[in-house]
Amino acid sequence: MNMHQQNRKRGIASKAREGAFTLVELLVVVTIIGLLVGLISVAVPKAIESGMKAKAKGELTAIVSAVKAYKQEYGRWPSANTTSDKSFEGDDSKSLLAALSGMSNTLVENPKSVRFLEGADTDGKMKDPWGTQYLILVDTDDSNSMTYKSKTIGISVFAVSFGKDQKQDANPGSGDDIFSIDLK
Ligand SMILES: [Ca+2]
Repeated sequence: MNMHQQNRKRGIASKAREGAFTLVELLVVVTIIGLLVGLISVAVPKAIESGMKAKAKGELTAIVSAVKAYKQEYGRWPSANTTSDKSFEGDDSKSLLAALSGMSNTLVENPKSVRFLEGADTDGKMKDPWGTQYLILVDTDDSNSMTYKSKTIGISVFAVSFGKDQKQDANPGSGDDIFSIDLK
C-alpha cells in the first residue's frame, strides 16, 4: 500500500464517521424538536386567539362607522325609538345589521339600499368570531351620552362583542368582552 492509498483509506473512514450521528447528537436533536413542538403548541393557539380578537375589534369599528354613515345619509339614527337610547341585541341587532348592509328590513329602514356595512349575511347575521351576535348601542335621544351597565359613555354609537366565553361581562372590562372603544 503506497502513501496515496493509505491517505485515501483514512479519508473514507473519517467520512463514514462524519456521516453517522452519535447518541449525544441524536439526543440533542430530539430535545430541540421537543422544545420547538412545545413552543409551537403554546404560540399557535395564542396567535389564533389574538387574531380572532383583532377581527372582532375590526368588525365593531366597521359597525360603529356604518351606523354613523347611516345618520349622515338619512339625518336620523337607525331606529324609530327616539325617546331613549336604543340597545340592539339578538334579533334587533340582526335587523340593524341587515339594514346597514342595504337589505330591506321592517325595524330599520334603508329605503335607498345604501351598503354602509360589509360582512353580514343575507339575514343580517354578523356574528363575532365566537358565534355571538354583536350588541350595538345608539344614542337615539341625541344626548351625546349613553349608559352601558351603569357606566356612562360620552359617545353616540357603541358596539360590544361578548368574547370567547360568549357571555356579557358582569362589569364591563372585568371579563373578556371586546368594545368598540376602550372603557375607562
Ligand atoms: Ca364575555
